[in-house]
Amino acid sequence: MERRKFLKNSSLTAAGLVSASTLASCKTETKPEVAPLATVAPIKPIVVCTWNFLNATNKAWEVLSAGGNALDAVEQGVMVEEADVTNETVGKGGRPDRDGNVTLDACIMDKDGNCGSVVYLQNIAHPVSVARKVMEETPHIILAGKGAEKFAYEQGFKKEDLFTESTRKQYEEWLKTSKYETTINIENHDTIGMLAIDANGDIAGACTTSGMAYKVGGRVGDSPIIGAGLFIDNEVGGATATGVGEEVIRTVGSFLIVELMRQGKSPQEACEEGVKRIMKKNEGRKDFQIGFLAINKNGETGGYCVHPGFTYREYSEKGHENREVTSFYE
Ligand code: SD4
Repeated sequence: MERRKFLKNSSLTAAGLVSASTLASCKTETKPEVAPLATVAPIKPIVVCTWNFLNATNKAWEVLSAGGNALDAVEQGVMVEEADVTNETVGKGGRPDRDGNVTLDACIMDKDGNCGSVVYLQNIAHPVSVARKVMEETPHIILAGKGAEKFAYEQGFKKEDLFTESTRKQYEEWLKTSKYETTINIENHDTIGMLAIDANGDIAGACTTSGMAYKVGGRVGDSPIIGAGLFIDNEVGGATATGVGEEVIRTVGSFLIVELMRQGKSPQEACEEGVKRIMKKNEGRKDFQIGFLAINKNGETGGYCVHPGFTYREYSEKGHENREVTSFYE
């Protein structure tokens, strides 16, 4: 049987979505249409992340290949980019908003649908770990701004200046024109969204960013919003996004992609449909970048974006792969 059809059938069965009438009509068949699960070996463990972050996937793979779980893998993986001051879109060294405040957004989600998020967090270099603490130590999902920062100190996180010499200089330069548009081009990216499946077959994801450079003070993007920048459904798969967050929020992008996979689309097809929905509402607009990345329960992956230039990194038993993504505007 064609692989995609098989996946479609098996995911529907697993999700308990096969209707009674479908089952009744199958009764007379001597050979079941659905192949035994064992014939398709899921790819696990596996990790993927947006863009070309070799060190981040190396770290996540280190955790996964030592038998660690997907949640630890994605947290530790994205922390590599949060700590890398040369990545000016994530963590320490992220570019500030128009008022000169570096404000960070991050979220994390586990196999059971537990999730945590921080938005507009200042002075803390590892927002993803604060998001995990929100998930594990509070009855809440999102903490914002000063409240999130106070919570982080209570949890033992240290106050840090998130500016670097480079981002301070760039900001001073930017102030000379103060030109601001909610656009993002292929040179102005590098948010990390990471999805992993561990040896048990469980899925987790994380997403972390400093958001759009020189954004209006107080702005929050898609990256820390569960369903927009990240979504995990352990029965189906996971998805994450990079690019102009406003567009991703409008379509609840990552949730949409996971639901499309639930309905039988491959990760690649689901990402393509997600981008096409966004482009339908932005006909002819070519001044922004959106990239989606997805993985299904069997460890198949896919990605799609508005403009050429989006790549994602995948690490499984086969080793490292840097995958060029096809795009809407080729
Ligand atoms: C945001 N989605 O804040 C983020 C930006 C981004 O690579 O992905 N940059 O809208």
